[in-house]
Amino acid sequence: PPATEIAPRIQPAALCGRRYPPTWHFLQGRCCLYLARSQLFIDSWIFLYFLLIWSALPLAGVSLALVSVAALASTAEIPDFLTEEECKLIVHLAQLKGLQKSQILPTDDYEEAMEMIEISQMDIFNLLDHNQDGQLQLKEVLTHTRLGNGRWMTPESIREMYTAVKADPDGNGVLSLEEFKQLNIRDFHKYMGSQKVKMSDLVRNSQHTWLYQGEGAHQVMRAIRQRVMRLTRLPPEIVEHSEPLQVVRYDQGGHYHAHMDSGPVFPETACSHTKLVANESAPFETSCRYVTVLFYLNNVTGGGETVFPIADNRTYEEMSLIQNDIDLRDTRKNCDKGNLRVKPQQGTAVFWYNYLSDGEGWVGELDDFALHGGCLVTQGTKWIANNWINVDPNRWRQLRFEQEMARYAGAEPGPPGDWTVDKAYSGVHVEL
Ligand SMILES: [Ca+2]
Ligand SMILES: [Ca+2]
Repeated sequence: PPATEIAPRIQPAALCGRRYPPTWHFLQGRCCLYLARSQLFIDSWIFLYFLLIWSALPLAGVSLALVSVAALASTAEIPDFLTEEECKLIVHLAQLKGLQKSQILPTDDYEEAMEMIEISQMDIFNLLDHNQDGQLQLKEVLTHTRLGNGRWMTPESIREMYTAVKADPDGNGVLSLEEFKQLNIRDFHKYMGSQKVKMSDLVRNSQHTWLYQGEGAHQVMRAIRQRVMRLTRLPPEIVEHSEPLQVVRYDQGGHYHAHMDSGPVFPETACSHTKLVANESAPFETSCRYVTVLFYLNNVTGGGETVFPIADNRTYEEMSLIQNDIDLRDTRKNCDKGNLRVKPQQGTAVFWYNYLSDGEGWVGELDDFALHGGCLVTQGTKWIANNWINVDPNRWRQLRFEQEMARYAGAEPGPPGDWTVDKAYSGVHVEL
């Protein structure tokens, strides 16, 4: 399709609030980074589309591209990136391979596992008390989704829990330090373990599979990888050694609450794709997905938009995601309140960066504005596919990984590239 041939460079998440003049951007620490790189900025207040010319790509050092982006959108849609036949073929290949549940219901082992964790009650309190006011507000508890053991927590479900374990005797909706001290954490774990959970109660309600795209793969799979290479303008070896294509099916009632495709990177964080060659033991691991390219494989009868709840916000504040009992991350309830919603259209690709630039031509910090989710499918089925481009924020680890991959591909007979699929990606991304 012609749209894919121009290798558009999309503004990094295009998030600096195009509605504000450049001077405003400059005042915001986060945005001036982008401005410094732009050679020309034409902000259209009237037209639905605007044009942007960018000087350089953070990673590849490739020069400008011209692209049209919806004026009030935070990310770029590329219509007809895939043909109808390609979409159908991907769905067909995924069905042949078979799909698995993206998230399974919590097991009974939860209670046991939680009791193994040795963390003092005071530490838990301090961890949760984001604003350090000595009280746990509802949203402070909600933000820690892991407390829910895979179950999506809502203001209602937290209140139910408080009632069940008598956590909030004065009934004011916040837990004081005194109330928290009285609380038996085991009661909380027991309560969580006893809850009957449905798929729709989970963070994610979908099925998925992975399709190999490396050398020797189906020609359409290869063609798509090449197209993504031209779209992102990233070095071929980076794209080639990235994750296989993930194909996701959401049935009616399916959703994926808002999340980040990759995690924050600290010095002690390892990337899933480079950890084997880096041969370091690291306490944290994340997928290091620098770029997400999402494809819509069908037209959805009802719902199923991709929502970016805070795409156009001026500043990011984790706690502002939840206000007055409205959790903007909740894609079953609050998609209509998100800043940007992209409607599924067969063949369209949506493209965004999950990390900022480090200012030196490499991957920098996580871009919180890339938060996104899959809205409730109200009617029909939704098929999408994800291409993630994995880059280690540690340049040297990425380089070593590429060297190892090249060495391996040269040395091993048989279908090249299998290592990437079978060893590096066996199941590790299910949680991410
Ligand atoms: Ca607090
Ligand atoms: Ca209270």
